[in-house]
Amino acid sequence: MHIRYMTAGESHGKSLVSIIDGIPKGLNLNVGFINNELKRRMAGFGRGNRMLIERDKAEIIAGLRKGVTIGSPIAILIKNRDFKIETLHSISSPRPGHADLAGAMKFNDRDIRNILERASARETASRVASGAVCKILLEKFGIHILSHVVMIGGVRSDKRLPLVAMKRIAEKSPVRCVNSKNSRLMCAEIEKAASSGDTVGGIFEVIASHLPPGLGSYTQWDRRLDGNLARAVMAIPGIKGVEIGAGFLVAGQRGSKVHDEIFFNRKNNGFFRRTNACGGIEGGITNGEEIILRAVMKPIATLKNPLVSVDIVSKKKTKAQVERADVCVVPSSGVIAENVCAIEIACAMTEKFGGDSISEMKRNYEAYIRAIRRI
Ligand code: EPS
Repeated sequence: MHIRYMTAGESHGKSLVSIIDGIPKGLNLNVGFINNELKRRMAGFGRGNRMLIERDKAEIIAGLRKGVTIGSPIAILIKNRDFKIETLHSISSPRPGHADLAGAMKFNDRDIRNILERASARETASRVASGAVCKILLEKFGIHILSHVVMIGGVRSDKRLPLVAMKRIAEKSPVRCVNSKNSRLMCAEIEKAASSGDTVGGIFEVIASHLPPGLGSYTQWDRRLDGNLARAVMAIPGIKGVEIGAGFLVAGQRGSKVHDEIFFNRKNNGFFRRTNACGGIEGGITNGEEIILRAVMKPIATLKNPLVSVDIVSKKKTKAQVERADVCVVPSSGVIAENVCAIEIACAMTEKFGGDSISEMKRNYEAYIRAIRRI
């Protein structure tokens, strides 16, 4: 069994659509939870005015009967309130850092509007809707995925909140995405950038907890869970790097200082580690510790104080197109990353435990957990 998903929709088109296939039968899909994830994606200091217009709500148009999955593909619709694609003006001055110029060359198109409408990160609302379905599936096995901001525009957060606190924030107050004592400094950095017509990027961290060991596989390159997580996160607009566990820091360390020594306690769930530098994955497989993944996001490419560009029609020097845009979306990208990671982890779960029905998955999961305790 394999979970697949695909999205369609333009930033100012009628609707965003996603289809997610391979979700087992018997899952009660709480639309309120999906909508809360969509709300979390829209939140965060530094968001643009579009977020004041939209009220992203998921409408599940296929795959459910009486609110419960029946094993068929699930289709989710999110309506755009700012639906105006047919009347929007053409664009000919590409923004450095955006898909504009490369996309116009690729499609041999002199109207960049046709490129940016689909390249816009608005599409990630659909990925979050699909991911939220997978979060509901993972919740059945006690697996939680959360994120927090590590850095914004050079300001580092002091430390990670305990997972319970992060979970409470994620569930109850989706508006607070910057979970840090330094959040005021981060907000000041965003305000400073905004006042000079500029933007900021940063780093976020995703943590997945309560995973069984054995998800993913070293037996084939495309079954390695770290590779699949990295691809899913790299594919979020603006992401320039992904690291797992100690990540790039290990480059300067000796092996004896990096690898997580193995311990055993029969009473307390068997094998365990006192450190987690590998970020919960060894050989492309979960080892039962938390998955810890960080990603760096570049500053948004749409600048109010635009960079130099070239008009693609006249070929004359010009300034890049100024569009309504966000100043910083690092917290939102963390939420998107949580959800695309949920899809990859749910995929590995259905692969390991069989994905036709939740009851079948549960039976296989429980038998496997009993078996590894006997190892
Ligand atoms: C986004 C909606 C967009 C932008 C942003 C993401 O709305 P609009 O273009 O109408 O202002 O705020 O798009 C980008 C970051 C981008 O690169 O295009 C959203 O819903 O997340």
